[in-house]
Amino acid sequence: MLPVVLFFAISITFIEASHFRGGTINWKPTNIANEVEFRFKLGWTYGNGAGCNESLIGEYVTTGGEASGSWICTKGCQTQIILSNTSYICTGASRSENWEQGEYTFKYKFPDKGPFTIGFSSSAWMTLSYGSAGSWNVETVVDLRTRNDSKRLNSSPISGSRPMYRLQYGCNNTLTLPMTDADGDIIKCRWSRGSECASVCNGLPNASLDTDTCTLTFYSTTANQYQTNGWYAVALTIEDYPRSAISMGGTTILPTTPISSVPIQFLINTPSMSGSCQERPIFVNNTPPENQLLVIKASQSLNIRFYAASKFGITDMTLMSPAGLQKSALINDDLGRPDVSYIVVTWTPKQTDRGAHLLCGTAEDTQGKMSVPRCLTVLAWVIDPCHSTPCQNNGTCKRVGVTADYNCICGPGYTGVLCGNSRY
Ligand SMILES: *[C@@H]1O[C@H](CO)[C@@H](O)[C@H](O)[C@H]1NC(C)=O
Ligand SMILES: *[C@@H]1O[C@H](CO)[C@@H](O)[C@H](O)[C@H]1NC(C)=O
Ligand SMILES: *[C@@H]1O[C@H](CO)[C@@H](O)[C@H](O)[C@H]1NC(C)=O
Ligand SMILES: *[C@@H]1O[C@H](CO)[C@@H](O)[C@H](O)[C@H]1NC(C)=O
Ligand SMILES: *[C@@H]1O[C@H](CO)[C@@H](O)[C@H](O)[C@H]1NC(C)=O
Ligand SMILES: CC(=O)N[C@H]1CO[C@H](CO)[C@@H](O)[C@@H]1O
Repeated sequence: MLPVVLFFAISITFIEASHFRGGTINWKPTNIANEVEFRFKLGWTYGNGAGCNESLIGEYVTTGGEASGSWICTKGCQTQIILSNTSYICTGASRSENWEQGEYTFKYKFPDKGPFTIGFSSSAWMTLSYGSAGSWNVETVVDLRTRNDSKRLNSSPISGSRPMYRLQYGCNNTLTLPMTDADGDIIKCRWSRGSECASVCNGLPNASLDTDTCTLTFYSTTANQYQTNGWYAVALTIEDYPRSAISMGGTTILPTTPISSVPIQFLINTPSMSGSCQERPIFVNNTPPENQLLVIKASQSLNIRFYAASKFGITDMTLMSPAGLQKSALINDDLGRPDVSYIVVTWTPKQTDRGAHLLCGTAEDTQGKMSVPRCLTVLAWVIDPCHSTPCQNNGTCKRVGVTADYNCICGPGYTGVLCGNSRY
């Protein structure tokens, strides 16, 4: 018996030693001074995260080995304070693809306005085919100084990803990651560097990145350092830039200077597959178009469908979605198209979900091929602050991006935040 027991113990240690599959974290200020609400997503190999599996989707899980990791303030705080642990609400899991993913939010009140760097780092990434996978780090920069353009605090950009994209070996692949920003700033995407990406900087060989659209292009061949069924980690940093020069706490921020940054890290797998590079599932009508903005007013619900087609038959549609969203099983097309299946996605956001969320679907067929993701932005609990005409004396109300904040542009003769003061 003894040798069997020993072997078992060794194999468990090995699995737990390399299990990270990427993540992201973003933030927005709350109404309390210097308080920030963070929202993170983390992915792990199946059974090695915070405790997620297929039957626990929607549940807060705290029992897995990675439920008690720490989000730490690594720069800007007097000491390395722990802000929260890494327990999360399970948002997806796949035993066959060997991943689980979850999302959670936590609040933290800082002692001052920063900037601060908040990160989660440890060891180790799952075993990769390029570079030397070891420790990970996922970090965001928070700056709580007031912007002079909006007279408010900034919110970080938002991005998100599946833990893994399966893309055919030998093909010229492109992959676009979604990104959005509640303040309406310019958003750009770049390769992470140095401590931002720890052991997985430059993890995708011979790839190019379009920084304006966050589109990766790479030709997965041996000449370009790719292997059949290889695993590659991608670490990107998304930043928001002001549209014109602004000032924050007396410091000028030019349109070439980022205000804040968020990470996005995920895996690419390149198996060899039958059929041409073009043959893969596609999203068809009546799926909402790419980048569509879906606005959900206070206490209302989202109800949409993702329709996908493949002549080999669709086997699954997976979502990268906010916690609490629900999807149906696969259903045969209600419009009678033979190769098409759909899922119904419903979500009733809570008031605490107010703000922008990304929702991306990916379809898979019996060949194991994956579609290009279809990504939508969902604005939950939208209350247009200008709807109640808060500006007095014919002042014009201008909403700040898609936030609940607004500014009044006063008519001649009036001043003040709400244009309530006469100049004379
Ligand atoms: C998920 O985990 C729970 C709690 O450990 C367990 O009861 C359940 O059977 C698991 N479900 C699957 C599909 O593994
Ligand atoms: C993480 O923190 C939450 C809230 O403070 C707590 O309920 C949960 O049990 C913690 N998870 C672990 C694994 O300690
Ligand atoms: C790969 O695709 C990109 C984008 O479609 C294109 O610009 C590039 O020329 C292609 N590269 C090769 C080697 O075919
Ligand atoms: C904000 O500050 C910048 C840089 O100092 C300045 O150019 C700009 O005019 C200011 N904007 C407002 C609205 O005060
Ligand atoms: C607001 O605009 C209306 C129409 O242009 C004008 O009649 C009115 O006097 C204005 N009120 C103020 C307080 O300026
Ligand atoms: C074709 C091509 O660009 N090959 C490059 C892939 O990346 C390796 C390592 O960075 C280079 O040495 C190759 O020249």
